[in-house]
Amino acid sequence: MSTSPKSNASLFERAQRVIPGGVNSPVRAFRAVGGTPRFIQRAQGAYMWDAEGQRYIDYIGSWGPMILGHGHPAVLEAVHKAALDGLSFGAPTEREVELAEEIIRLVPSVEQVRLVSSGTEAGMSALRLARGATGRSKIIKFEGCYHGHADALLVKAGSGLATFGFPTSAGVPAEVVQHTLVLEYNNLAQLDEAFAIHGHELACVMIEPIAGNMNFVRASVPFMTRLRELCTKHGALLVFDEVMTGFRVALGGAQSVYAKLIPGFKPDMSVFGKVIGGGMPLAAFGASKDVMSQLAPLGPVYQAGTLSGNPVATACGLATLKQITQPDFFEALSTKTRQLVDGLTGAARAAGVPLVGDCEGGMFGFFFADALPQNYGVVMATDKERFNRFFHAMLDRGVYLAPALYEAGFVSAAHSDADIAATVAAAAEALRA
Ligand code: HOZ
Repeated sequence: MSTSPKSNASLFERAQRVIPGGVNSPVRAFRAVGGTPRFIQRAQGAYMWDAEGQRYIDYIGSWGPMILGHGHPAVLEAVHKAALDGLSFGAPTEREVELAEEIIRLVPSVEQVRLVSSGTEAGMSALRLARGATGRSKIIKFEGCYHGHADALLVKAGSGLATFGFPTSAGVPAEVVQHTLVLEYNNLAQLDEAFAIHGHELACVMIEPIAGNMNFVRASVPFMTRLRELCTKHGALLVFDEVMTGFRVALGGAQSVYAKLIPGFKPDMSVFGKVIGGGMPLAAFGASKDVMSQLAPLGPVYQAGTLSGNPVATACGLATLKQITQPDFFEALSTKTRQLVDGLTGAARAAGVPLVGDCEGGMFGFFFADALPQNYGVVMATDKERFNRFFHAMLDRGVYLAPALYEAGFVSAAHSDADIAATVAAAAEALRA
C-alpha cells in the first residue's frame, strides 16, 4: 500500500490521532475484518473511489440510504436548489409537510409522522412515545436487533455491538435497562412466556422485521403472526424498526411484505431512516393519529430537534422517494438483488464452499453456513474467519462489502447487470482461492 500523504493508511493514522479509533461510527474501523479502512474520496452510481484512486463496486450504499446509487442527478439538483434557498430555518416548511404526506401515502399503518435527524433519534423517540402513550415502562426487544444507540435499546444488540463482542454497551446503567426484556428472535415459546408474565406491563415490542444488524434474518411468519396477536391482546404497541427495511425491501417497507403473508397485518408504530433521507441526515417515526397526538405540542411526551425536518434533507428525501415510486422500480431492484444472491450462492456451490443467502427488494445477506440462521446465536456460530477472508478477497478485487458479517448488504438501482456479473466473477475467484 502506498505511503503517500493521501494513502488510506496515512489518513487512518492521522484520523486515529484525533478521532477515537479513527472513525465516527465503529464498524467503519475494519476491526472485525482487520486491515485498513478505505477513506472514500468520491462516489458515483454504483462505485466509490478511495483516497488512492482505487474503484470499488459499492454494496454498502452508506449502510442503506443510497438506493438510487451515488450522485443521482435529480437528487443532486433538488439538494442544490434547496441549499440555495437556505440550509436550516428552525421553522416549519412546506417541504416537510410534503414528505410527511408522501410517507403516509406509502405506508398505510402511519397516519401521522414526525421527522427527526437519525435512526437512533427516531427509535429513541418512538420508545418514549410508546411508554407515554401506554403509561407502561417495560419493553421487549430481540437479541441481535439494533435500534440505534439509545440507552434502553442498547442491550444484546447487533451491528457494531455484535462486531466487537460487547452486545451491551458500557455506560448504560442497569437501572436504565431494567425495563428492557430481551428475547431470542423467532422464538415463539419465549414470546408466549414473556407475554404471560409481563403482558400487562408492556409498553411496546420493538423489532427489526427483517433484521439487518445481524446480517439478514427474517422474522418467520408464525412468529410475526403471534407477536401481532399478543401485542393486540395485551395492549402493547408493536413497533417496527424499518430504518433499514423501510422503502428498501419494498415501497411499503417490510410491513407490506408481512401484510401480504398475514391478512390484515400492520404494526402500531414505525421507525424510518436511511432511504427516506436519500443520503442526508433524516429519519422519522409515525403511528396512528391517536398515538402521535401524545407528542408535544399536542400531548405530554416531549421530543424536539433544531435540525428536525431540515429543508435540504427533506428535499433530498423527497427527490429520492420520487424516483423509487416510478413504476417497476422495486421489481427491477429485486431482480438485480436476487441475481446477485443467486450468483454468490452458485459460485460457492461450484467452489464447494457452504454459503447461503437471502434477499428482499434491494437488501441482502449471506452466511458461510449450511442453512439460513433464524436467530442471533446461530448467526454468531457461522464461519467468521471465512467471512473475513472473503471480505478481503473481494475488496482486493474491487468489491466493497460491509466490513463485518453482522451487517446486511444493499444493491442500488445504479448497479448494472455487468456490475453484478463482475461481482459474481470476483466471488467465484475469491471462493476458489
Ligand atoms: N449502524 C450502522 C450499521 N448497521 C453503521 C453505520 C455507519 O457506520 O455508518
